Amino acid sequence: MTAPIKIYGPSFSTFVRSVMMACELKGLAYEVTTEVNGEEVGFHTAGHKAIHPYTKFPVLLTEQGPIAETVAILHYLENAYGGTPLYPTDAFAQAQVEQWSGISGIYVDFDIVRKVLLEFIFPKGENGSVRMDKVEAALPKVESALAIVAEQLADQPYLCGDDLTAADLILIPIIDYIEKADVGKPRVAEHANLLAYINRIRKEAFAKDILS
Ligand SMILES: N[C@@H](CCC(=O)N[C@@H](CS)C(=O)NCC(=O)O)C(=O)O
Repeated sequence: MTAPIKIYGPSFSTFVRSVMMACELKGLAYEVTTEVNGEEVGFHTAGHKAIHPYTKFPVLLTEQGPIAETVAILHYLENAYGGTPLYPTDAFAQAQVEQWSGISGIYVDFDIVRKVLLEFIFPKGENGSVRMDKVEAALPKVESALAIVAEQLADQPYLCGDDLTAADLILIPIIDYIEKADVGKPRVAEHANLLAYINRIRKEAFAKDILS
């Protein structure tokens, strides 16, 4: 039996979840771990820095060495294992997937995860309180990020058209979290297509256990 693919990082991380869903889609056995070469490696330690220069996760631990950065990992899984494709072959269509992977993983992530959700997960206010002033100030950008992805999604089943791609895998965990978060009002629900998209994906085999 082939050894499971090792994903270094915590399973609550949006980007770790993107990689987990890619493994599920491709039917690859995987494990999410905090060990490297059989040794426990704490986050943000020298051991972590040795596999990701910016001590981020996920890192895919392969027999040839570590692969950092979600987009690089998704490409690697596609090229190394085949299975359900995450990228179209047409050059323009592939560039669209790269474009929406970048937009989701950089700007949407920043406006929704970094600026708002992380305030709730790791509160930095006095006595461990959530800095609601920071959250309030960040909400307009949450709204514009959601509007941008809802507009791109339009009436398509997936972000880049009829087929699920790597761009969806990057976006899905972010939308899942913000839809569940209590940030004043149901913000995803303001975009019926985005709400229908995330609710449909939550039931799909590749996602249901990961997003639960
Ligand atoms: N560009 C990176 C971003 C990875 C990233 O920011 N991951 C978060 C978890 S979702 C992380 O490592 N957070 C810990 C930290 O920033 O120290 C990627 O696509 O993999």
